[in-house]
Parts: sequence; structure tokens; C-alpha cells
Amino acid sequence: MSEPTTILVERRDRVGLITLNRPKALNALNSELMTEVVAAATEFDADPGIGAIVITGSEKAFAAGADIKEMSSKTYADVVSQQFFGAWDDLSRLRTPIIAAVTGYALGGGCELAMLCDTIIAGENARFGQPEINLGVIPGIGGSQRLTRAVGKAKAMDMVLTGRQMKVDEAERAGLVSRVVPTEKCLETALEAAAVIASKSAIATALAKDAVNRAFESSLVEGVRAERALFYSTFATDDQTEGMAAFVEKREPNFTHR
Ligand code: CO8
Repeated sequence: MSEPTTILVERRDRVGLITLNRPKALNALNSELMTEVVAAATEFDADPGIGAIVITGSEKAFAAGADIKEMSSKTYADVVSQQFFGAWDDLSRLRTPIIAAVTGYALGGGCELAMLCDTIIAGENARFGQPEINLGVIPGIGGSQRLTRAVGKAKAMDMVLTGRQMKVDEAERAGLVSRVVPTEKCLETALEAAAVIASKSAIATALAKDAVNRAFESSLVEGVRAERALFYSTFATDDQTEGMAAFVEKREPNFTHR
């Protein structure tokens, strides 16, 4: 991949860190940024030296939405023929767990990007919203679906129809975010959580991620059946043997797949 211009990409030991970096546009998501984020995350996903990914923005904005200036002149024919923003879906197919570290605005596509990640750790100044209705459009990167599954119909309808912003205490109560921490500790906390995940068996974390995601995509019966099959499959791995042996022998596990 050529050097990205809209993001910063770093490795912190076994954690891949992607920082959205269009400060003048509050990290508005344009096509270039999408291509770069998806490419960087895909590269981390293929790297056995990386066990978790963190996506973050700036203190003022995780991302203030899709780039309205880029979108404003597009026609129906343009967005359909270009499958505009379709590449974001690729993020949800990666096996490596992804944490969104959200401070400041996570609006529109920004909120949708955070929800595309596997979990959200938020700073106290975070603001979530789907304000597309104010622009005469609706969410288009899964917001109407993932927000509804995360916070329920009543609150999702409220957010999507009024375009109002949700502060972090409400977002935590509603189950949109996993943890709320002081703003200045948000990235550090996310990196620590990612390092914990990256210390586990990468096969087990991928299977665990898959199992939890089934709850979003299937009925309870199908989800439980899928979980059982995934659980059984862990017994085909040397990391299961090692993890359980280490517990019995009262020592730290030394997983092969990490
Ligand atoms: N797109 C482009 N530029 C933006 C965006 C954006 N979404 N948000 C902010 N900016 C730019 C501003 O234009 C401004 O640039 P300039 O200085 O050149 O005028 C700069 O960032 C700073 O912004 P403000 O001066 O507005 O900063 P404030 O602190 O006053 O306000 C807000 C911050 C409240 C976040 C305000 O900027 C705002 O309301 N932004 C727009 C939020 C929004 O509506 N987001 C939703 C966008 S639509 C969307 O995400 C659809 C996704 C679905 C696509 C599906 C495709 C398939």
C-alpha cells in the first residue's frame, strides 16, 4: 500500500492502531479515507503478529460523518454505479477484533464506523448521532440496523428520525458503548483492552468474535447451534490443550496462535 494521507498507521507491539487524520474536516469520511482504513485494517488482519486493532480519531472528533462536500454533487446514478461507500462492509468481514476508541463527535458515518467495530470504548466527551435526516438522507453504512440492534427500536427511531446527539452517559445506559472513561484516557484504555485481547489465542478470539456476531445475524436457536459448533472446534486447536494445561499446572498459557 502506498503511504496513506488521511490516516496514521502504527503498530504497538501486537496491536494495530489506525488514527483517522483529517483534522480540518473533523475526520469526515471521504472515499480516500475509506479505502485507506479498509486497506490498513485488512493488512493488519492478515498479519499473524497483530492480535487486535484499534481505530480512533481526534479528541474533538472520532469522525463527523461521511464527507458532505464529496457527497453533495453526486447523483443517484453515481452512488449506485460506484457502489458508493460499499467498501466499508469489508471491515465487518475481518477476523481480528476491532475496538473503536471514540472521543468527540461520532456522527452519521462516524457513528456507523464505530458500530462497525466490535466494541466501542468512549471518552466522556463523546457524542453519538445519526443526523443524516437533517441533510435529507438516511444512514447508509448500516446505522439504521446496527443502532437498532445495539440500543433497541425506540431509541434508534428517536436518533434516526430527529437527528439528535446522544451524550456518553445515555450511550452507556443504552448499551451502545462498553466503557466510558475520562476523555484523555480513552485511547490508552482502548490500547490496553486491545493488548489484553492480543495476548489470547488468536484462533479463540476470532471464534469468539464470530460467535457473538451470530447473535446479530441469526435467530437464538441458530446462534446457539453455531456457538456450540464453534466451541467444539476449539478442541481441534493446540491452544485449547495449552490453555487448559496451563490452568491445571497453575502457570500462564503460552499460546501458539498469537
Ligand atoms: N463532511 C465534510 N466536512 C465536514 C463534516 C462532514 N460531515 N463535518 C464537519 N466538516 C467540516 C466543516 O465543513 C468545517 O470545514 P470548514 O472549516 O472548511 O468550513 C470543519 O469540518 C469544522 O466543522 P465546523 O466548523 O462545523 O465545526 P463545529 O465545531 O462548529 O461543528 C459539528 C461540529 C457539529 C460536528 C458540525 O461540523 C456538523 O454538524 N457536521 C456535520 C455532521 C453531519 O451531518 N454528519 C452526517 C453526514 S452524512 C453521513 O454521514 C451519511 C453516511 C451514509 C453514507 C452512505 C453511503 C452509502
